[in-house]
Amino acid sequence: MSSKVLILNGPNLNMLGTREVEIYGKDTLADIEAKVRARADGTAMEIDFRQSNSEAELVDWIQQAQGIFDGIIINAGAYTHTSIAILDALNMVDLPIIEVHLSNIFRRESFRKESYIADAANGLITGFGGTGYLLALEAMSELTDTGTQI
Ligand code: CA2
Repeated sequence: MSSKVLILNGPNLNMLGTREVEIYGKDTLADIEAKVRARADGTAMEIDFRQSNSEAELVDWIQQAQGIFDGIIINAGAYTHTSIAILDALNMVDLPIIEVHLSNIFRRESFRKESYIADAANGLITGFGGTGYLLALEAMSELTDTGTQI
C-alpha cells in the first residue's frame, strides 16, 4: 500500500539559497524538493511538497489533509514560534506529524527555542539542513508503515 505525505513549508523558505547560507545552507527549496522526490522514488511514498508565506493557507492545507494524506512533515518557518492557529489545525488532524527545521532552533536566539508546533508533532528534526527532510521522510515511512504513532 502506498502512503501520501504532505510536506509543508512556511514563510520565507521560498528564499532559501539566496542569503543566510551560513545558517540555512546553499540548497534552494527546489533543490530540497528534488532530493526528497529522489529519495521517495521507488518507495511506496507519494510526495506533495508545498510552500506558503500565508498562515491562513497553511492552516487550510492542514485542515484539508485528513482523508487525503497519511502524514504531514512541516517546517512552519517563523510561524513555528508564534502560530497557535497552525498548532490547533495540526491537533485537529489525526495523522502522524513530523516537524523539521534546517537550523538547530535550540542553538539560536531564545525566541526560536520555543516551538508551538512541537506540541502536536510525533517528533522534531532540527539542525541537519536539507538532510532533515530526508530523515523526516525515513521516520514518516516507519510511522505510516507500522501504523503506530511512537
Ligand atoms: O531552521 C529552520 O528551518 C527555520 O524554520 C527557518 C525559519 C526560521 O524563522 C525558524 O526559526 C527556523 C526562517 C526561514 C527563512 O529562510 C530564509 C531563507 C533565505 C534567506 C533568509 C531567510
